[in-house]
This record gives sequence, C-alpha cells and structure tokens, in this order.
Amino acid sequence: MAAPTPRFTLYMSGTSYFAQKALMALFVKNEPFAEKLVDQNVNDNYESWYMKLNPLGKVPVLEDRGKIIPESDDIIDYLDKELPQGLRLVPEPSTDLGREVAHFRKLLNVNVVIIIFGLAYNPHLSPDYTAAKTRKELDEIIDGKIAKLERYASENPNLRDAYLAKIPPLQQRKELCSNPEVVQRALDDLQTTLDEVEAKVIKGSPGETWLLSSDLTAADISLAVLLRRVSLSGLASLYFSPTQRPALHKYWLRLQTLPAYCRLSDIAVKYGVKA
Ligand SMILES: N[C@@H](CCC(=O)N[C@@H](CS)C(=O)NCC(=O)O)C(=O)O
Repeated sequence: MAAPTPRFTLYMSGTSYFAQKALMALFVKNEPFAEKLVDQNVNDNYESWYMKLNPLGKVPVLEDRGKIIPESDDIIDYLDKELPQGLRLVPEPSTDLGREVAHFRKLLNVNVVIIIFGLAYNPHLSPDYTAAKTRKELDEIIDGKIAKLERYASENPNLRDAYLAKIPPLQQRKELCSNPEVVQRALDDLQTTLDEVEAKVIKGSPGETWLLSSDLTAADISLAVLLRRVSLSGLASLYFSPTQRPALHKYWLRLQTLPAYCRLSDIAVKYGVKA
C-alpha cells in the first residue's frame, strides 16, 4: 500500500541555512513531510510559480494543506503549535524558560549572510576556508541574478514589484560582502554572541544537556545550524575547540550524536552539497 501523503510540504534548497532550521524542527518532531527542492543555484526561487507562493522569493516555505508559512522561525513556531504532542520547542513566553528561549533565538539570529558570502569574497579572514570562486566569479553570479530579476519583472507584470524589490539587497550584498572590514565586524559580533552562549553553557547545571534545559528547544536549533555553518566556514578551530570556548566545543560534539542534527547531513549528501 502506498504511504499516505504527508500533511506538510517544505520548499527548501539543499544549501539553505534557513531551510535547515525548518528541517531540523521537522526532524526533531519526527514529522513526515514532502520535500520540494527549490534550487537556488539555478534560481528556481525566481520562477513565477514560486514567487506567487512566496513573493519574497526565499526559502524555506512550509505548506500545510494549502496554507503557506514563510520565515524559518515562524515555521518552527507554527509546527510547535500544530504538533503539540512530543517535545515542545517553544515554551510558553510567560515562563522563565520561554523568556530565555526567546532571548537566545534573537541573539543567535546573527547576520549569517554577510558571514557566508563575506568569507567567499574574503577567504583570508578564515583559517581553514578554501575559496571555491574568485571575486570576479562571485560578482558575475550576482550580476546574473540581477539581470534575471529584471527580465522576469518585465515578463511578469503582476509580480514586477516583488521581483524589483529583490535587486537592492543583491547590490548591497556585493558591496558589503566584498568589504573585508564589514565582514570582520560581523565576525567580531559573532565572537561576542558565542561568548554569551559559552557563558550560558558553562552555567548550565549537569542536568542541562542542551543550551537551556535537558530537552532541546528552538534556541538549540538556532545554535545548531549556526555552529554547523561556522564549522563549514573553516572557523571552528578559532571559535569552538578544546581551547577556544571548550563548553561550546563539548556541546558541538554532543550535537553530532543527535539524530535530528545528523539528518541535516543526509539532506546535504542527497542534494550533493556541502552545507
Ligand atoms: N528570514 C528568512 C530568510 C530566508 C532566506 O534568506 N533564505 C535564503 C536561503 S538561506 C534565500 O532564499 N535567499 C534567496 C534570495 O534572497 O533571493 C527566514 O528565516 O526564513
């Protein structure tokens, strides 16, 4: 007999940092879902069918029986409300734990775009990062995206404003990410954020396996995908190692044994990407 159609569909890309947050929540909840690949390498997210679904043209998007939910943190909140059985990822905001979860989710919402693309432009800022593309190639990718958005804007008058709204952030990305000082500042901010996380992990009582409690929360999802990206960006030896933030390093090792986290690697392998 064929498996029942899952209630949820996740529109995602194999490389998306934010899709990983939604994916990890679904994995933690052990909730079956349909995966719809929106391949950003070929700008699937600019296709008119997708822009109609999410006029921001970003992944992830969760679909629940026709209802569309964009934004990774909103998706996690939604799943937590809709699937109250099992682990609660977002505790009541009026409780101490709820307040802490909200605080750390906000804190961990770092400017990851500047870091990811900034290191691609400035690989010398990371000790263990090998640039896959030259600056010229990176600029050309952005210019290609802008040209495509302009073409789609004229071909789809109903979506014109949505397409054109995507151009200034791309121009800004090129300008900011190619500037080593801006990228270094984002990395310095990340160090400050991780200092607060390290202090929190050190303060945790022995029963607190995860960041804020013995159970995983939405704050752990934010931290897990961030550490994963920091590690993939070749920064782990500087940011969390047996000598640099050792408590966070232990947390990182624990994460490698968490099935919901390990499944992110399965997705990366499935789509043939290192993300
Ligand atoms: N705030 C959004 C950010 C989503 C986002 O920026 N997604 C990236 C992929 S990691 C994207 O789709 N970028 C394509 C674009 O902006 O055109 C969220 O949390 O879901």
